[in-house]
Amino acid sequence: MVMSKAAVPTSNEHLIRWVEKMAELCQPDQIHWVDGSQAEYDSLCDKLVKAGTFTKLNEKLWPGCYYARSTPNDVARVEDRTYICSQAKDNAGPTNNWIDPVEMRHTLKGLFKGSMVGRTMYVLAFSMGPVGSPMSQIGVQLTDSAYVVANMRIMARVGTPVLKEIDKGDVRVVPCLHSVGKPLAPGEKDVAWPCNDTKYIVHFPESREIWSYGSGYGGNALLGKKCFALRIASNIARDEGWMAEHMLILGVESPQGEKTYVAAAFPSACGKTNLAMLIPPKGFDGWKISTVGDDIAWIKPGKNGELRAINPEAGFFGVAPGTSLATNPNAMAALAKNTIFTNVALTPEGGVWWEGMTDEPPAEVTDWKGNRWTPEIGKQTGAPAAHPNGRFTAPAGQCPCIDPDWENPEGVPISAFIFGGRRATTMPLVYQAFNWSSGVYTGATMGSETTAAAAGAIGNVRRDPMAMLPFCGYHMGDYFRHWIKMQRNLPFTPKIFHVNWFRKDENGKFMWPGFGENMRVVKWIVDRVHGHALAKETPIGWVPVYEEINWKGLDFPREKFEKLMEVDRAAWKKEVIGHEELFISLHDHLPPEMIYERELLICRL
Ligand code: O2Y
Ligand code: MN
Repeated sequence: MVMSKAAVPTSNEHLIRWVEKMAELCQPDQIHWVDGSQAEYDSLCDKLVKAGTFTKLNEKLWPGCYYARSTPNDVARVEDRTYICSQAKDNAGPTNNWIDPVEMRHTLKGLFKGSMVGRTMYVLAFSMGPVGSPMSQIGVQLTDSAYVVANMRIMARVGTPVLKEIDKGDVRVVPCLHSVGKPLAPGEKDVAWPCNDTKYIVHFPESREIWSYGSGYGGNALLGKKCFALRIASNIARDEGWMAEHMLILGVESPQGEKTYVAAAFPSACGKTNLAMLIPPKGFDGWKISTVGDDIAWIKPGKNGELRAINPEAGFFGVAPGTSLATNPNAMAALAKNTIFTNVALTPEGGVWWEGMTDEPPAEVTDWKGNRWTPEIGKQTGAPAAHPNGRFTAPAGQCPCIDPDWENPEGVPISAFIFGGRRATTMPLVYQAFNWSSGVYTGATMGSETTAAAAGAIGNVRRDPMAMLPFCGYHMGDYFRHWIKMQRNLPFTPKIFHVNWFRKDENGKFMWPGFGENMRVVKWIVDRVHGHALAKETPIGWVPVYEEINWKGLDFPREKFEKLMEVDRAAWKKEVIGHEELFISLHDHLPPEMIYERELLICRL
């Protein structure tokens, strides 16, 4: 397909030629260059309503909001279909799926050939990070999904301002090709959620390319998020001396106006969005928490030797079930308007509902599969009304606690890194690593206990180094090496901490109340950063003494705290054996610091 020059809103010949070449391969009926305007968004949403993909929600209850349901075979990221196709298998490492890039390109070309017949190919230029920021990166996603374009407009900066940036020249553009893999024959009626049983989410790290086929959902299809901002960006970051991390960023302001930013990595299902939007509890008058980001941080050395971070995203793609006015009022305010809901339940009033949103479920809803659902039906069948991975796509700027500097092109200075997991045993509420290399070891060995929902025996620890296992676009051993190396050129590095909100007592009850009360731990961390809090040395790191935690407004006796903080040497000896299992698989790429840190830990135990 040759495009008329008049219809092309860029002068970048390289981009134009690539779009033409991909159009020749995918054979769309039309090409639409996305300008990112409100009028264009409204017209795309109208088109999606007509196609049956979107339902417009009741404007009085949910202004500017839309509702979508996927098919049951397209509800989450597909890790087993996600590939890192580096030239050498060794560069992808044992934790990534790998196929030879030549073979993979051959497969993909076969799949993409004619994949957009009967559809529109949208050309979506997007910036991860504020447009024009020296910390931002640009991509162009070609997609045949209007749903994806609508979501990407919330999650990234898109359209004309980004094309203008590309036209300045001398910027890298990451090409991202996406098709739902459902071409339409002449006269064939489209389905509400087109997708394909065959799915491929493919990254070519050397050429910085992404090809995604067969899924319209979340991380598989909104290519700026996990594919670009983590898997491709982690490669760029390693080569350029910065870090692309699966981390939230939050600001902590003391009553005296001292502002401290921390970045935190947790595996999924550990309440990352809740921590990013934490509301300080009773006893913290004058303290403020603000959100820079809830999922991804790009972190680079600043001019003065500090590490500075941006949130490359512009929206939240949050898990809806469990989100409520009680658990996260800031998220509820963020999603109250101009939001796209996917795979939650639809109420008869034209609103949305999900498990955990209210104490009492509505009398009747239409569930995420489109079936009538009542609490009674739910009880009988065990089926939830909303899919557990049901999502809201909400503009970050709508969050009441959004940080005033969340779009600062220079980022915010990071004073501490926090790692955490869901651990019923062994891990105390909080500890501080002795130094950078023991902190990297802490992040490298973190993990969560498996639950009934995951494969494997309950109670086994699934290691998820820095919460990056599914997102690191190269060898995990080299990734640890990169973390170690980052310190070499920095005059001062952030302090590193580990937290565990999920320790249980002998009766299986959570020992720590969590949610807003986590502020007590966050404050200790901030105090440590500024040298204001005392700590006690243990074999695993520095831990708070009881008196150094602000207990105002919470009855938490010293004995309970001692139990919550216990470092059980026998349990830790077992824990270290678990670290070895991960390290064995990475052994030939593991930096020596990881081996020595493990030896030191064993000696201290
Ligand atoms: O299932 C998906 O495609 C979404 S996964 C996701 C979404 C937002 C933030 N984090 C994640 C994740 O898996 O870490
Ligand atoms: Mn995530």
